Amino acid sequence: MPDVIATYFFIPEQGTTPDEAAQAICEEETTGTWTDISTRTAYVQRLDGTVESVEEAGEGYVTNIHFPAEIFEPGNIPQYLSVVAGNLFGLSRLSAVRLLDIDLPDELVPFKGPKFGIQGIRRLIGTKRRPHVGTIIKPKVGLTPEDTAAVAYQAAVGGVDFIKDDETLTSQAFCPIDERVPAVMAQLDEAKSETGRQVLYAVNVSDRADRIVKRAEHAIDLGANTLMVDVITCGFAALQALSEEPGIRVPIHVHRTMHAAMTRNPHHGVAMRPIARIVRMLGGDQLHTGTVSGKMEHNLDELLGDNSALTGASYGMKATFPVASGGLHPGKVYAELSNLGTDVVLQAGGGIHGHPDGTAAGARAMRQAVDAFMAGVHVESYAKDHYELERALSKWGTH
Ligand code: RUB
Ligand code: CA
Repeated sequence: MPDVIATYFFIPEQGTTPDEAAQAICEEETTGTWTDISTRTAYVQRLDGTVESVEEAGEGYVTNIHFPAEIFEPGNIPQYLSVVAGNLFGLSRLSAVRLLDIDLPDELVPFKGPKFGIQGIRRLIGTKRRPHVGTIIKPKVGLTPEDTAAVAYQAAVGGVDFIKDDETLTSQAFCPIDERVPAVMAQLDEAKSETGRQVLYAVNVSDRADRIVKRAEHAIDLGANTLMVDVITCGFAALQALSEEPGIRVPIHVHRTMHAAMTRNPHHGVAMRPIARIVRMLGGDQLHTGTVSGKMEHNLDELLGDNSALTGASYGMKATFPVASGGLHPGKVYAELSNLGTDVVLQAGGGIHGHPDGTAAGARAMRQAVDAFMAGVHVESYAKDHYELERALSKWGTH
């Protein structure tokens, strides 16, 4: 079986050569430890890793390390991560180390990937090429179930394709799932009877390990047509439990709250790339990967590569829909689409509910900005005869 290959950026601690630092990662994560051990016998040493290369890169080095596939228990992603993203982060011979990417042999990918993916979600919504427009109900916490549903209705009649809970809303007393889901779905049915359009509503079912699948099934019983999970705080195993549960046959939207604790530092942590690959393998239908022009820190090259990891050929799996979200509004649609292409979900919370004329107008303005892009018309020209867009641009501008 081919090896697992992991790519790291690292900076050695003073007094350690780059080769020694890469070797330290390799040994810690395979059969070695800080000193020679008599139990590391000849038959065990077949599981030694190998440093394939060490090359200078900016302020540090990039290394490719090969880990024998036999070290990995097929299908156990938490165990894979304990090898390629484990103790190595704390080794004192390295002052910084960041996992950039992982390459797994087919034998270690017994996963089915997304059930719906981009094409499946497009079929549910009825679109072919255009980007989807989504909204996060805002404020992220505090609204009653009735008010949440009223906001959802406004967004739906305004033209969004997708509505989601925010990452901190689960089932608090002020807005329990038992009341929220039926209320929102009734309003989305009402909107559908007026517009003919089905809107997806992703219910945040994030919860502790022993309850999340039950909570998801309960949300579906209440009418949920999409689920959302906070994958970093719940764990990758939670996503896998949801996607592999036979009774769960709705798309799964994956939020990455807390990811920046790992991904943001360019020298230390875990890049978004391996997270994106794992989320796709484990069945995430949509995943936040960031924006080109929004409120969150990003690196354009990494973002484009992360989206390719979601949409390019990979183990015969369906493509995961990349979600651009965080600080978006109609004036930023051009920057997003011209960089990210049209296989993307553009999500706006503040950029819809903050519209001077309210949520429905905000949703219309986002759709109009997308329509302008698809028609190849400059957003400011398009706004001349699209009132909601004009009102949005006059509040937020085009940058
Ligand atoms: C955006 C929002 C999301 C962020 C998270 O709200 O609530 O949680 O997208 O960031 P708003 P990321 O549209 O009001 O800014 O998508 O980078 O993980
Ligand atoms: Ca949020």
